[in-house]
Amino acid sequence: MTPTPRLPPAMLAVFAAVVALFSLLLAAGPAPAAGAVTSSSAIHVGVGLADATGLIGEINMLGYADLSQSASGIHLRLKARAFIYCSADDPTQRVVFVSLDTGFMAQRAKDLAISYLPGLIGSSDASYYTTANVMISATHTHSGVGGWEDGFMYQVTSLGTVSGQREKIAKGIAQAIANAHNDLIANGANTAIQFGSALLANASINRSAPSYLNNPASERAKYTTNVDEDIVVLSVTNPSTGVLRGASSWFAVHGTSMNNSNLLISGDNKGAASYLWELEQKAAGNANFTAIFGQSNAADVSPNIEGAHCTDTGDACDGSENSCGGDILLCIARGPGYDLGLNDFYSTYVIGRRQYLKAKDVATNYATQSTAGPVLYQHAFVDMTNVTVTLANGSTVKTCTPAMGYSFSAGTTDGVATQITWQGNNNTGSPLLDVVRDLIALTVPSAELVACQAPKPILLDTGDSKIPYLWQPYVLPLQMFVIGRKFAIIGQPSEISTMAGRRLRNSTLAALVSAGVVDSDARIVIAGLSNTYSSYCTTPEEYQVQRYEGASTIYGPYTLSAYQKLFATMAAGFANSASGLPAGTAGAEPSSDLSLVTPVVLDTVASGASFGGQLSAPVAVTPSVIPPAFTMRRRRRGGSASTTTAVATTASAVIGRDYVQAVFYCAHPRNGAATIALTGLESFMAVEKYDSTSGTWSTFLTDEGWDTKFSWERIGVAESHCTVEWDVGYTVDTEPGTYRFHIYGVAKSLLSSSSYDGVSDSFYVVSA
Ligand SMILES: *[C@@H]1O[C@H](CO)[C@@H](O)[C@H](O)[C@H]1NC(C)=O
Ligand SMILES: *[C@@H]1O[C@H](CO)[C@@H](O)[C@H](O)[C@H]1NC(C)=O
Ligand SMILES: *[C@@H]1O[C@H](CO)[C@@H](O)[C@H](O)[C@H]1NC(C)=O
Ligand SMILES: *[C@@H]1O[C@H](CO)[C@@H](O)[C@H](O)[C@H]1NC(C)=O
Ligand SMILES: *[C@@H]1O[C@H](CO)[C@@H](O)[C@H](O)[C@H]1NC(C)=O
Ligand SMILES: *[C@@H]1O[C@H](CO)[C@@H](O)[C@H](O)[C@H]1NC(C)=O
Ligand SMILES: *[C@@H]1O[C@H](CO)[C@@H](O)[C@H](O)[C@H]1NC(C)=O
Ligand SMILES: CC(=O)N[C@H]1CO[C@H](CO)[C@@H](O)[C@@H]1O
Repeated sequence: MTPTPRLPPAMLAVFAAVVALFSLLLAAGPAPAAGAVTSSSAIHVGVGLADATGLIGEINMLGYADLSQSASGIHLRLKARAFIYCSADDPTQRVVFVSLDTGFMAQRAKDLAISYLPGLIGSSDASYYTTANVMISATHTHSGVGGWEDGFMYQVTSLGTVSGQREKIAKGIAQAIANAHNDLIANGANTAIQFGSALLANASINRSAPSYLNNPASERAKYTTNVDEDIVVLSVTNPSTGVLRGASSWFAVHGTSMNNSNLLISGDNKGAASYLWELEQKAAGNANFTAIFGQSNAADVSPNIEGAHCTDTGDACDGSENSCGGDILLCIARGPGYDLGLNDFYSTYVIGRRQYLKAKDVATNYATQSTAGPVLYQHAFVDMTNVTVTLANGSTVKTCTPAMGYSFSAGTTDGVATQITWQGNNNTGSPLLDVVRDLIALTVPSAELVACQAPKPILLDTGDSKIPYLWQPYVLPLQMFVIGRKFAIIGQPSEISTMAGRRLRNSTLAALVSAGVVDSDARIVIAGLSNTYSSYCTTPEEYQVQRYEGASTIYGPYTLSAYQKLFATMAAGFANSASGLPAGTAGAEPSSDLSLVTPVVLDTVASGASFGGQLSAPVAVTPSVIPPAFTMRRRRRGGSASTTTAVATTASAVIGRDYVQAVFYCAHPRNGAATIALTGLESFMAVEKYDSTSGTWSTFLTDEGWDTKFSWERIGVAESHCTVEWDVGYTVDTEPGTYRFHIYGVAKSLLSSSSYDGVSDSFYVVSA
């Protein structure tokens, strides 16, 4: 045989581009003529965002798996934010990175989102976007809605799926991609990409230190912290105007600043970070600026930086089992708001604001690298339950079918689950837990599975639980993007721990460099929770300790070893597709989902009242502890509001101190809201401002942002009360004047439904 001559890396990249082009041509018919992509080809970017809040109202929240935590209102609306990276020299070389403010992602929601694109941008343009080049990474907020996941395990606490939920979230994702697509067309040529990183201390803490400590001392010695404090920021600027068009950052921290008693939709700390940066840019006239705060290797990383304390004594919990004298339910981690006597909203704000300020600092001062060259992607569906790996010492090991360990049911110090076990319980054969196991999952694990998953004591044999359909996936989507010679993104379909993430980045970057697709100084980031959800991934050493994260590493002790091998193989596929991963096929999904959530049948209203009627007029409340004002607005000068207005007032609230609250008769929020012209988004409420010159009211705020809260309560059988609240001037610059609340909704009668709205009495706001 004649040896095949080795092609130089740039040629390989061109070759890969041609292969990619041909496969697209075959799949999607004629595409625009492409030029040659070189290692200096420019990359164009389009950015966009859209609302992806989903349906709310008696729908379980996704994250804490707590049955009593059902979404009944909105604090901060959830968004899908999309960045499209496209080669200037070849429009078929493009990838889409979406960060979605949800707990998890699911394959069927992604497929549905892609299927909506022809309706938004036309089928010819939509053919650019496929499962293979769209990556959707969940931010892992624990205050988003459930009822749309894949896999019964992830649907259990929402009682199956909720009619219309998957569609609604998919529409949000699709709209964000469509907006980014249109931005790419309008503004893509005005792109300068810069990236860099800096350390962000004091925004995260390791919540499973005993697991981390089981990693080899020599490996731990390479790092100064047991969490990754690096925040990586990629910014997109219009080089001719200097305007920042978007920024995409990756920082590892759980979306658990809001605890499991919260019932209001929130993007948690990452949602707050995006909101604050976008608000700042909007105020400066840069309305389309999009700020992604993406999730990374956060499996063992908590935002509750004051650490875990006992709720009875206030002492630190026992560090190994996270219990308080044996009671794990009392051991809860505290966020930065705790010591100030402030609530989780404030903790969320602080951790979000720290990410925002550091990301902005990086974009301004440290984003000194740029990237250019081919834009490449790989995607494969892989059976994760049967991967064989040869370890460094020559031993051959294998992954297992899915199973969850005892400690899974303990939860974590961010959200304790049950008292039947504790974190780090690796004693097999608890009679009580085995009864739970046999009752819940209806299966007894085989001796082979027990051996494969050891030392995990199996609580749920999810891989053999197929009633009503598969509980946890066998097949996972693996995906990788190469954005020029200097930047790559790993689409990791699970939560992954700090050290596991470091190992995966290291081995995958080495494989990309040896495949010749990126330079050795390229930056690689992990986009956690991408495309679907498969619980956790720890290192094999962390797995031995069987805390919550190890107990939730479902394919056994060598789950990470398998990912390292598979992503390295995938990287090799960039140079030579025959050495890469085969495309594979997605796992089978049920033709219909179990859905036990009862639909809203009827709304009624108290006699003499009407939907949208005011139940309690606005009152101004001065909180007992006033949060430090972190506002970006200038403080307004001047005295009280206009005294000449003809509008009646019932309250007077001080800007930057008080909040105003009112209550309305309303209907079930799952029926829907109204679209408000101010933002073009759905909203259940608005704050309106009175213009005394024209005598008209205009929308000032909706339920979208930080300063407003909307919450719903069921009264009796079918009546509803809705409370609206405005934290006056907390983040949005507010002028003294006359304001009122406006409420919106849809009420159901037995045969039809109809929209309603109503307004409150007006009230003054005045300067301090
Ligand atoms: C901002 O985005 C909207 C919606 O995608 C679009 O209609 C508008 O033209 C954009 N503005 C600019 C300046 O690009
Ligand atoms: C970390 O944050 C806490 C609470 O917000 C604060 O008290 C402390 O001073 C901060 N530490 C550092 C090193 O910034
Ligand atoms: C959860 O957060 C709420 C609101 O901030 C707070 O009142 C409550 O005490 C918290 N619960 C725990 C267990 O920390
Ligand atoms: C696992 O993989 C091996 C080798 O690739 C194959 O022979 C075997 O049939 C597979 N087992 C299952 C259960 O798929
Ligand atoms: C190789 O390493 C694995 C994991 O640490 C261990 O279980 C196995 O016994 C080792 N094999 C040999 C031959 O040392
Ligand atoms: C990365 O992996 C190489 C082996 O592939 C190893 O020598 C190196 O120490 C690793 N680096 C880190 C930071 O773990
Ligand atoms: C259980 O975990 C501890 C560390 O927390 C470890 O020392 C012990 O060997 C483990 N037991 C088993 C059976 O693996
Ligand atoms: C929850 C927990 O155990 N957190 C620990 C994470 O690591 C830091 C530093 O090692 C400890 O101080 C925390 O207690």
